[in-house]
Amino acid sequence: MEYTINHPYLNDLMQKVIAKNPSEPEFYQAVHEVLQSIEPILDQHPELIEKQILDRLVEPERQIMFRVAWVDDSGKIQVNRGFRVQFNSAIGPYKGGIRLHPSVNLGVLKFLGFEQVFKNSLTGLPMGGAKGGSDFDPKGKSDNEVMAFCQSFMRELYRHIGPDLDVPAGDIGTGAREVGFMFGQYKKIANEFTGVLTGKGLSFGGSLARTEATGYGLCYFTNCMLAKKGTSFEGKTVVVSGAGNVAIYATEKAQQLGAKVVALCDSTGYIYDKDGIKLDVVKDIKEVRRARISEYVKAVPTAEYHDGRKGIWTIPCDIALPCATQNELDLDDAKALVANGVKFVAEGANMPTTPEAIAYFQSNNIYYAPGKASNAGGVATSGLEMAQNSMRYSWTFEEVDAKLKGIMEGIFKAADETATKIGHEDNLVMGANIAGLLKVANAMLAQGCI
Ligand code: NDP
Ligand code: 2IT
Repeated sequence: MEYTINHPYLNDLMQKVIAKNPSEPEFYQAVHEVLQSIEPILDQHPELIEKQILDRLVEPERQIMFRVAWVDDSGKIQVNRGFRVQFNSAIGPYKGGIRLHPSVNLGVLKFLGFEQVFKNSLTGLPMGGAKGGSDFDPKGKSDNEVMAFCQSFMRELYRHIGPDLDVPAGDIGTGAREVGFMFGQYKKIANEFTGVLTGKGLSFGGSLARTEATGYGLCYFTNCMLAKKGTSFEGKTVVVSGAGNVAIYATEKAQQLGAKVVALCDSTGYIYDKDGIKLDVVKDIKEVRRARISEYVKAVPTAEYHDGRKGIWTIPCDIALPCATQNELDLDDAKALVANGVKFVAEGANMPTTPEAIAYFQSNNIYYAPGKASNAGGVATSGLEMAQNSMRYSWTFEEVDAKLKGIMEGIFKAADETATKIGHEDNLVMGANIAGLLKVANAMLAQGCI
């Protein structure tokens, strides 16, 4: 992929990012998307260039890398690499998840941290952007091994985070179990009980509806897109990729709103259930037994399982919700979806659609939403968890869910109105990037040379 941009200043900055950050293609992809989309506002906002706002935005404030040594069940010492990229704290404490997956490296976490800055700004809550993680693979590990890893990870990370400094949370491979182990270790070392992590268990400061928030929020956002086009989820066929936290609760809300979700996948294969996914079966496989999605057809023999996850995008649908991982939907997948009649694509994962696939959707009049807008419900509800922890109070499920819905509608409105204002109606990539950027830029300008 060539990361060129027509505008000379933006192109020069993009080439500097590539030269300064060798072998980080995901980071280039995320930066390129943002820089390319803000050209229409550069004349009205000369300060973005004159005050080096853009040059500062692409440089993380702090990057931490550390050794994570832990003892496995056979008594052998294992070594992983831990990271925290504290990208931008202009509008609030650093905030963002922890990813545990063998594919994690600095470039992946820089792309995620960069995206998080704009996403968190869009939520309207006071949160800066960060991301962390490790190349540790929780798959196939015992609870004891996962705990040993999480404790070792936190033995270093604790000195870099805090409830008013940096508040990590879940992401791929990090759910309630891992957050619980990390929280316990932080509490022990720091000798304090604070809301230093979000996504905690409900009995120790977690927020109701945080588990559901990303998937539910994605559907609230998609509902705004559908409403703008005079329609709704009712009677629509939906394909959701992934079978993790985001995918499961996106499926649940889409079903509640009257849609039929016919497919899910994990990294090994996909299931197709023409009668509609039975979510209790999926929850049992994924949340209770931590097994493979292929198990679904044992419980539902009328459904199909296919090896390889790519085939999921060949299933005809009205709405596609990619909820697994970055670059999981490429140009060939986009062509198959469009040929089969897809009309709406909204991202639950971070950067799941390749640039070529996004361009194909946009030129074929498919209404497309980027993850930094449509998946912001998770971090928004993390922000609500922080607020509840500060108040030493907890809201009901209905209260949190109503606030989440209001925030997602607010993000849609901001992205939609911004896109229209710059003469690119329905381009939610431009709308989200520009709306997210301007708030952070204003805060950076007000705070001087930071
Ligand atoms: P989970 O770990 O719960 O689930 C991840 C799912 O995606 C699994 O089905 C997994 O399959 C699949 N997957 C992961 N990596 C790959 C890969 N390299 N190739 C193919 N499939 C893969 O994670 P989440 O549901 O929390 O996260 C999913 C996406 O949503 C990520 O992009 C994350 O950054 C994003 N996100 C998450 C939020 C949250 O609150 N959790 C908030 C906003 C965005 P397998 O089990 O086979 O690995
Ligand atoms: O990508 C994301 O927004 C998340 N993984 C959620 C981060 C958070 O702090 O809740």
